[in-house]
Amino acid sequence: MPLKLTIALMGAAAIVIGSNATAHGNEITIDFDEFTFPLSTLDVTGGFQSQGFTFSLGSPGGLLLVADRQTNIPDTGSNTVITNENSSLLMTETSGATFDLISFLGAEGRNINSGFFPEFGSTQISVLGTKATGENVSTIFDLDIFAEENDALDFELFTLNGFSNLVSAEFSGLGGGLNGYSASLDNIVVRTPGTVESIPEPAASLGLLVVGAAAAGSALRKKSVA
Ligand SMILES: [Ca+2]
Ligand SMILES: [Ca+2]
Ligand SMILES: [Ca+2]
Repeated sequence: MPLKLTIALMGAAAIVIGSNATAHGNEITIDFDEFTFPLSTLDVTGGFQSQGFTFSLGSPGGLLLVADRQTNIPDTGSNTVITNENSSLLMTETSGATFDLISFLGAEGRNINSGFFPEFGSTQISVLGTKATGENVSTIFDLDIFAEENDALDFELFTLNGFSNLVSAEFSGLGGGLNGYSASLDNIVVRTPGTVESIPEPAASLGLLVVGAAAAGSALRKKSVA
């Protein structure tokens, strides 16, 4: 029993170490699933934060988080964010770090085949990335024009190429009867800079800052005494 337990614990430790080492750098899937709300939709037009990223309106309109209970707006079977009223969704890394945009799940924004207000759905989603260099990179994805409250089939996986070193990314619905009134997004996959390489430099800088601050403080004290 003790030997088996020891082996089991060693195995568990190995798994933990292994999972840390293979964490894909800092690849994150932003799924919006940490939010709970009593109604089927939550108005997040004022902006919100999720998993280290800040989401806000890129253009006037509205943003909603949609729960699986909502029946007229495509959702992935979990919380899904939608652009509403011809708005766009702007995302930045909350601390200002750059990031790579890898992929996302996208849908039309309304259940256009069987739901109400089918003309509110989009037929395309555009993505505009702004790089730290100031350059822009953009692309437009055609939606499959299928959305009818089918969690498994409503969404498509869209993969981005060259959306690296970004300071922001903006998602907009296009087309449809109201020219991009609404689009649905979930599982936005991003990669942020690794922390392993960046630890020594800030620590060293911080040390110098502390020494500098102490020296400045000492100088100030001497000055105030004099
Ligand atoms: Ca989700
Ligand atoms: Ca659903
Ligand atoms: Ca679709």
